[in-house]
Parts: sequence; C-alpha cells; structure tokens
Amino acid sequence: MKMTMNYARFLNKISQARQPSPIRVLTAILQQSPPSMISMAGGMPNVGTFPIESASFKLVDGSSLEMDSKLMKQALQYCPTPGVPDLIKWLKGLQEKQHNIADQFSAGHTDLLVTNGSQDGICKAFEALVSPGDNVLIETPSYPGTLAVVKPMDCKLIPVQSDSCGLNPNDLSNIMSKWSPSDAQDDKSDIPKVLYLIPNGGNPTGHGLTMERKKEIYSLAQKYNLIVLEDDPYFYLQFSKPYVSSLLSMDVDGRVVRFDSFSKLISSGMRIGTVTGPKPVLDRISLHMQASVMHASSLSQVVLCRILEQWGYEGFDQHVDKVTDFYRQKKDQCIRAADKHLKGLAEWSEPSGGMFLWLKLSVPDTYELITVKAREREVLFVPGSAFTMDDTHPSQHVRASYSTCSEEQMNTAFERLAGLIREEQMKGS
Ligand code: 09M
Repeated sequence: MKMTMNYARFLNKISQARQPSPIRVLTAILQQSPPSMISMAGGMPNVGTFPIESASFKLVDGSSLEMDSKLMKQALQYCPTPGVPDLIKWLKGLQEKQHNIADQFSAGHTDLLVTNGSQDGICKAFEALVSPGDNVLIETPSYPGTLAVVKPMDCKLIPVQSDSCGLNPNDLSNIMSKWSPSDAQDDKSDIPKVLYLIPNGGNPTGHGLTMERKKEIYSLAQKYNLIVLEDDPYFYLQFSKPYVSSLLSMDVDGRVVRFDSFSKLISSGMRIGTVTGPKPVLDRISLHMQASVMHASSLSQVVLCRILEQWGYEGFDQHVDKVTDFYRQKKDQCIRAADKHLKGLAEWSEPSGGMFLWLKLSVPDTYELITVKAREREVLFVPGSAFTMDDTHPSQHVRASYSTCSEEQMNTAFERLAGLIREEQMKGS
C-alpha cells in the first residue's frame, strides 16, 4: 500500500477536532508499565464488588464454553476502545486470511476496531467523512439503517443504481462524468468523496457484485479519489464459493473502509461488528467511540472471543457453512413459494446470498398495499420506498425476508400477497 492518500481531505471538521480522552490515555500508559507502577489514576471500578463470578455456556453442538472467574473479571470490566485485545488478534487473523491484508496490518496502514454491530461503525464512518453540503454516493436501493444515518445529514445524496449484479459501475461512471478527476484536487469542488455500497446479499436486493464490477468500481474510485464504504454483513452468507474477493482485498491506496458483522453468524443481540480500513480514518472513528459508547460490550466480546478461540478458523468456517446451508435452503423454499403463487404477478431474480428476496410487483406502487391492505390480511413485508432516498416516490418493489418463516408460512404469505395484487389490478383496470 502506498499510503499517499490525503485523509484530511475526507475527514470533516468535527472528526479532525476530536482529541483523545486524557483518562483513556492513562489507561494505555498503565497497560505498558511494569508491575511496580502504582496507579491512583484509574477510573475503573473494583471488579471484586461485582456479583457475577463465572459462567458456563452450553452450545447447540453439545460442547460447552467455560468462563472462569479471571475471564469473567475481564468481561465485566471496561476494555480498550478498539476492543478486547485477544478478540482483535483473532479477528485480524480472520481478515488476513479472508482479505489478504497481513502486510497492511503489519505495516500499520490498516487497522481494525470492534464496534456495537456494524451499524455503529457505519454511522460513525459517515459522521467522520461527510461535511455540510457534500455530495454523497449511495447504492440504491439501500439498507434503511444507512439511509437513517445519512438522510438527516446536511448533504446531497446521489443514488447509484444497482441491478442483479450489484451496484452498476456504468451508472457510477455516468454520474461522475459530471466532474473531472482533477476536481478531486480542488478543495472548493463539490465532487463526491464517499461511495457507500453493499457488495453481497444486498439488502434489499439479495444480489452481489461480480469481480468484474468490483474492479471497475475500484478503478473509478481511484480515478475520482473516492473513499468506498464496503458494508458487507452478508459476506459469509454467499450461496456459492469461491467468494468474489472483497474491495478491501484489492485496495492498494487505503481508500476502502470495510464493515463486517457477527449479527447473522453468532448473535445479533451481542452487537458485535468490525470496521477494517486505513488507520487514519479508523483512529477518528475510535476517538468518536471513546466519546460515545467507549467500547463495544466487554461481555459480548469475551464470550465471542471464547467461542472463536475454541473453534479456531477451521471451526469458524464449518459454522459459516452450516449457517449458509440453512439460508440457501430457506432461499430455495422462498423461490419455490414465489414460483407457485406470484408468477405473472411479480418479477424477481434469485438472490446470490443473504436473507432477502426483492420482488417487483405488477402494481404502480406498493406502499399502501403493503402497509395497510397486507397488514389487514395479516402478512408483513417492507415496501420498496423504505429503501430509497425519496420515500415519497412510488415504488413497485417489496422486500420479503426468508430467514424466519417456514415454507408453509412463505406459501401462505405469497398466496395472500397474490390475492392483493390481483385485487389491485382489477381496481386499476
Ligand atoms: N432489518 C444490516 N439489517 C435489517 C437489518 C434489522 C432489526 C437489521 C446492512 O447488526 P448490525 O449492526 O451488524 O447490522 C446492521 C446492518 C448493516 N448493513 C446491509 C444490514 O442489512 C442489518 C434489525 C429489525 C429489522 C432489521 O430489516 O435489514
């Protein structure tokens, strides 16, 4: 990695003004001091006063996971902002293996932070990178959780269209052709600086980027000097292997900030995600965490670390395969149910990963149909407008999640939806 990027161009005023907390600095000094150091500077409570002694978890595979009192003390105490050190070590190992970035970690160019789910990292990345008046490129349709972060910001959101192969580089190229690459050198220019996308099992589309497209997108990011936010919680839920390499793995400049999540693999309630990317950006996100959440839950991190260490990378891969097999089956059930009930009434293409089927209904707009009429018939979907920047614009789409329904429920749900579409069509004709 060349590390020639001028990150000051990307980081906004608030982010650049963040200062390390003097208390947290002392914690770091203490950790590096010899045992003879007497500290009366700490603000940590005495763990001896806490009521929980130890824990034992029974795993579904029949094995158990022990947390003795020493580990429990760590789990109940504050931890460093970037995360519990043993967990960070394991996760960096995973990222090295999966994204081929060992050299970037060891050179100190790339770093990793544990966040409160990937949502926390995504939110803080935008909060660090978007300045008032900026143009920001967002894959559309997109995850409503991201739209909730960026929509209230004082910036202009530019939708970049995606289709059944993920974000369309031709659309990105068309949008960017309004600017010249040299605009990226001009502080006064309104050339976009940030591109957000979901590369796999798209939420809501279920689609993933091809290698060819990833290369085109990365080279456009280089041409126009963009930072790419790669939001990839469904990376391990891709239905076919080998995986298409991540944008992070092809990043030679330090312009990709990647978000991973354990929400679909281990637990969504434990709230563990990671941000991996250029250290100058991650340092700013870390300072924001220091000032807000301090760190992701130590208890969650220690439990996760114990599971991962017990499994090793091989056991983790086996678990991923099991989870993916489950979702692949669910996807097949969902496609069967759609084939049975929605043929001629809706269009869809098969998801390549994740938990969602994106249906285009043969009606002009799905909002009322889904939020009022479908609810009356006791079936819930998300209307397409929830995934766009301008939610007043009509949308023919609906997101169906196949993660928690039985095949029978999916059939009933689509049968009810089919009835509603037919009624709507009769009304319109
Ligand atoms: N719906 C997600 N997506 C969702 C959803 C959710 C309650 C979550 C993309 O758990 P985290 O923070 O790691 O995941 C956040 C996240 C980031 N990026 C593309 C996602 O799909 C999670 C939670 C209720 C509904 C929800 O609908 O899509």
